Amino acid sequence: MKKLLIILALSIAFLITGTQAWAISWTIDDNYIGGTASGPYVSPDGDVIGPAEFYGISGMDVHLAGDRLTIDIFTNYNYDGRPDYDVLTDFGDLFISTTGWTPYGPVDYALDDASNGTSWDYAFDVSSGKLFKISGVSDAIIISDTIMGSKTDDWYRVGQEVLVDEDVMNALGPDYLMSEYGTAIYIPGIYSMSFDVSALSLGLSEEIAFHWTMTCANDVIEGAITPVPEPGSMLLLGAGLMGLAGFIRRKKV
Ligand SMILES: [Ca+2]
Ligand SMILES: [Ca+2]
Repeated sequence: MKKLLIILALSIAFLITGTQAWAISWTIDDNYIGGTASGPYVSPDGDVIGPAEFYGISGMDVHLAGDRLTIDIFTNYNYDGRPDYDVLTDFGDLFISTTGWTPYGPVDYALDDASNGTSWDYAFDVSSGKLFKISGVSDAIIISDTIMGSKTDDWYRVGQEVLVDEDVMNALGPDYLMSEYGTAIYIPGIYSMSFDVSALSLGLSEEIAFHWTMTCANDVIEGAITPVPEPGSMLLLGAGLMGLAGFIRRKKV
């Protein structure tokens, strides 16, 4: 019986610690609006400025495999994909919070912008593939107005964080600089960003929040994942293992 308990304890310990090495995926739907448009052409639900087939974001998948984090944004927005494009906007950087997702205002978060809600700790710079710690760095975040405000013929979503200024900070950690940089590529229907998160202090039980949009912020997605299974599912797993142990014991008798 003692031996069985040890095996059981080891199994549970493996299941808990082993989660880090497993590939896990989450899906976040786009239920976030985030601020107002600078002009017309807003979709009836307020979520997209301009044609949804060009700017709409439907959701994102988050994959964690060891230390590799991959974020797939489901969108047809493609900087290089439109021959009529006058190159006024571009893919934005990815903002990450390890201290929870706290968007401002009621659900759909139409009142949330860069000045309120979640504070972002890190950013993945899609043009360089580098990861930055942005919390505590003044002027690290560039908002949509700074990029789009001078372009009087274009409508954009105001007050949204869209890029980071890599000139005001160093990429995260000397070790990280030695390793490969991350990647950001567009494949039809998906903007995929992938990078090593070993330099990030990701707490395994903490909520990790994400924010992404294009530099005009015509559609913005925000949301969060929880890396470890909920306590409820861990309890169920434990109960299942206990049941299994009891079954094995009964069979032995
Ligand atoms: Ca915000
Ligand atoms: Ca949105």
